[in-house]
Parts: sequence; structure tokens; C-alpha cells
Amino acid sequence: VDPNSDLVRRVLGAEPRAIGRAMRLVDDASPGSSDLLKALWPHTGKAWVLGVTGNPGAGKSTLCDRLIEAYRARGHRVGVVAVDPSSPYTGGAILGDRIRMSRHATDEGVFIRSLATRGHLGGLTRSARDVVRILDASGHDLVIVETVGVGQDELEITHTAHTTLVVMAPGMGDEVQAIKAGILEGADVFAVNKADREGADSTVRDLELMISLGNESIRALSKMRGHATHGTADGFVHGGSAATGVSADERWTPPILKCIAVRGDGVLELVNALERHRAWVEGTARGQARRRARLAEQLRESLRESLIDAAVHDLGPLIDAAVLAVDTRRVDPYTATENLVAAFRAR
Ligand SMILES: Nc1nc2c(ncn2[C@@H]2O[C@H](COP(=O)(O)OP(=O)(O)OP(=O)(O)O)[C@@H](O)[C@H]2O)c(=O)[nH]1
Ligand SMILES: [Mg+2]
Repeated sequence: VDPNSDLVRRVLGAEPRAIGRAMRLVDDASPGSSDLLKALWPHTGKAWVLGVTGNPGAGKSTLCDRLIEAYRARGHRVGVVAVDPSSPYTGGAILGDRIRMSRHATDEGVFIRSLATRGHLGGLTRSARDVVRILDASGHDLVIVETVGVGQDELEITHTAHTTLVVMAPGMGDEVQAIKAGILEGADVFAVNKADREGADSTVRDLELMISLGNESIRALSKMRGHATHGTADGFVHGGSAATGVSADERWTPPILKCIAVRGDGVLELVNALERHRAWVEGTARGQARRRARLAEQLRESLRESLIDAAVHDLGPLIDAAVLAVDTRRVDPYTATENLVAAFRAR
């Protein structure tokens, strides 16, 4: 009898304690966790995954709280993965996020999980991806993943999302410059939050300019990396075509929406923009190509992890010998790498 089967049944039945236990097993890479994920896999693929990223303090958690409220009102079950900018030892941000989303703490239709940026066996990206799958399998039809848009891990995590919302706020200095370039490239919808503050319009203009100037380079970069591109060919248009987001040839133009998360202003318009993007991904050939490109990216990431694990496991002593050979300058590091790859292939 599969020792996980009872747990699988309870996760699929959306029992909060079982969901929490499954997440801990997966996080610790416990024996049986990969069987658990395999057993859950057939029940995944139904959730819409929304990545929410942006500068620290831009109001991501406050906005997520509003999005939870809006989607709950529409009868959806919502899962949240909050990837914290702090280490697991300070815990401040984890607590902060819990409090900010605490209005939903007693709502059975909402499951919030914090992930610290360190201390994950197999990496943060894998942890986040697996937690998303557990939330998906347990019937959360919207899964929100909140990350700070600064590091490589955070960028990779946005690849697990179907729709990426980038949150900016005025009055934080050069916010458009501060954010990691790859994150802007991957943005499907922009929210300029804290529109109650001065400078929101100029942040909107900066974004428009950045997108219109950046298109050529963004697309060149995407092509180079083998990504499907979803930038626009003819510059960014705010208003007009941005209202639908989709042009005649099915290209998606990331719309920019102003909002005030603390008051809930502009949230419905934002939800509408997110839903339009979802319809684009689901309903157009370009959207589906985009979705497949992201899946390919995830598969490559998971392949890379597995191959490295397998190689380190299989070649252990050979790797030590290669290090020694390079250190004593008997072999150059390029040849040493080639030899290791050849030895791994020969197995
Ligand atoms: N004036 C104003 N303040 C806001 C608005 N939205 C959020 N804030 C405040 O901005 C601060 C940061 O909000 P958070 O939601 O924690 O921001 P965050 O992006 O999740 O922050 P990190 O997760 O730490 O990167 C809090 O004090 C919020 O109350 C807004 O629309 N207007
Ligand atoms: Mg936050």
C-alpha cells in the first residue's frame, strides 16, 4: 500500500492540515515526497497561477490581499505562496505578510504559505513550484505567488506563473531602473500602486517610455534565450489598445493600471486586466505558444537540477579526482569538465 495514499486523499479533499504536511514533506525533500508529487500531478493543471512581483515595499502584499478578496467574492478558492525577502531567522517579513493578509486567515477558501528565501533542499524555485502544485491539486483555482523582483531565484519563480503582475510604486527613487531587467521583460500587466502619492503619473510615463524603447532589445534578448516573446512590435500604447491588451495580430500589450491598494481603488480594473491576459493565454495561438515556452523553461530547470544530482551521485570520486588534477595543473578545467561529461554519458 502506498504510504502516501491517505495523505494524497486528504490533500485532494483540501484538508488544511494535510496540505501543510504535504508542503513540509516536499520542502524537506523527505523520502516519498516525489511519489507524493507524482500522485498529485494528475490532479493539477486547473489552477491559474498569478505571479506578483516588484520592488520591496511597493505594496505587493496589500494588493494581493485585495485580489484575494475580489476572487473570493467571485467564489474562487485562493492559494498564496509568499516568498519572503528575509532569511528564515529574522522572520519579520513572514510575520508582516501574515498580518497583512490576516483578514483571510479564518477563511477556509484561502491557504497562505510563506517560503523563506533560504534553506530549501533543491532550491527555492523548486520549492515554490511544488507548493504551487500542491495548492493546485487541492482545488485552489487561483494561486498567487508573491516575490520581490530582485534576484535570479525570484525571476525564475515568475516562470511558474501564467500571468505576471509587476507592481511599482512612485516615490521610491528610480523604481523602473531598480527592478531586474528580466522581470520587466516578463511582465504581462503593470500596476502602479500608491496612486494616492505624488509621482504616480510620472511612473506610468517612465514605464511607457521604457517599454516603447525597450521593445527591440527585449525581443532580441528573448529570441537569444529561446523564449517566446510577447512584447509589442509597434511600441507601447496606453489606453486604446491597452484596454483590451490584444492587437489584431494577437500580440499582447502589457497594460498599465494605477491603483491604491490600501483603499482598494482600481482593484476591479486590475482584476479585469488580469482576466483579459488569462483569456489571451488560453484563447490565442500566441498565448498558447507563450505558455508552452514557460513549461519548457520549467522542464529545463527541473532537468538541470536532476542531472546535477545524478552526476554528483554517480561521479563522486571522479569529481574529487578532477578537482585534484586541475589544482595540481595536470589538466585544464575545460578538459576536466569534458571528461566528466563523457564519463557520465558512458554510464
Ligand atoms: N499610501 C499608500 N501606501 C500603501 C499602498 N499600498 C500599500 N501601502 C503601504 O506600503 C507598505 C508596504 O506594503 P506591502 O504590501 O507590505 O508591500 P510589499 O511590496 O508586499 O513589501 P515586501 O513584501 O516587503 O517587498 C505598507 O505600509 C502598506 O500599508 C497604497 O496604495 N498607498
Ligand atoms: Mg510583501
